[in-house]
Amino acid sequence: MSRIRGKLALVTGASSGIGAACAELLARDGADLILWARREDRLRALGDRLAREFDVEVRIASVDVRDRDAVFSEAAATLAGRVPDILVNNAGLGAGLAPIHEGELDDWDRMIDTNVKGLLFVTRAFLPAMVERDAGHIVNIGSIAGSQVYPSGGVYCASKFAVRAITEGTSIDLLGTSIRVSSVSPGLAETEFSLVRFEGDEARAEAVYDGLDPLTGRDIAEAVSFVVNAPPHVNVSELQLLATDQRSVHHIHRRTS
Ligand code: NDP
Ligand code: 8X3
Repeated sequence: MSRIRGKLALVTGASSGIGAACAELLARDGADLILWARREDRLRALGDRLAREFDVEVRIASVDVRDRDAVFSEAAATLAGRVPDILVNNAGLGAGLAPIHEGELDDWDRMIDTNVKGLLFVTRAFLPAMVERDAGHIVNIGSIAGSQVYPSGGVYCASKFAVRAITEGTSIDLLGTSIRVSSVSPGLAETEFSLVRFEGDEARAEAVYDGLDPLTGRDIAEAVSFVVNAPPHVNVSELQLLATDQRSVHHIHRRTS
């Protein structure tokens, strides 16, 4: 049974990977969708398919979550119609993998501006309307990298530690309201994440998942579906999801063929 049929869900970073899979499963659960990412062509193709397949309403918008003005003006346009019941803050990326003393400053900007400030902008743009209605559910996509640090990943991990702190802080600030705040924190998932991190180097990206059976975007979307379908008195505050072949950022089982 779906508890979100007819509700409105906004998913950021819906053009690929985990966000696209969340869009699909939320539509399967009967939610109308708002899909944000920068690549509008991909959003349009996905949105058209989901609207047809699941008979839901879909609105798409090309929004760079780092662009504060774009976030607030698109949010205002959305809120003039309906207030989202569910916000999945998923847009994010790893940029490069380098020790701190060799890190590219532009990579640091991209990660912090997207994963931390972008998530904050989107939350700040929509949350007041949720508070006014005393209804809503925010799901932040964190990471195992939000609780464990691995070599050369310090800045990405810092951005995901920040997501964990922001999730907890938002949740505490909303005590006494009906608004739920959750994080879903995956480990290794095969999406375009590594391709983006290594700037299109396919061999390097594939090597990340060599010999193991990683999570898929759909696995994580099933977890998000579970979280948003929980009864109103239940808040799944944090859900960590790892491949069976992964037990920590340092413990990954790879089969050799
Ligand atoms: P993908 O690269 O497949 O998807 C990332 C999505 O984020 C894309 O839709 C991309 O869209 C969007 N995005 C990136 N930058 C921006 C921006 N500035 N503005 C708007 N949208 C943006 O990777 P994943 O699906 O794996 O990543 C999704 C989330 O999951 C990220 O937050 C990531 O940190 C997290 N995560 C990933 C894990 C993994 O192993 N894959 C594990 C744990 C967490 P577009 O380029 O069109 O803008
Ligand atoms: C992405 C997963 O382990 O590469 O958050 O950081 S990991």
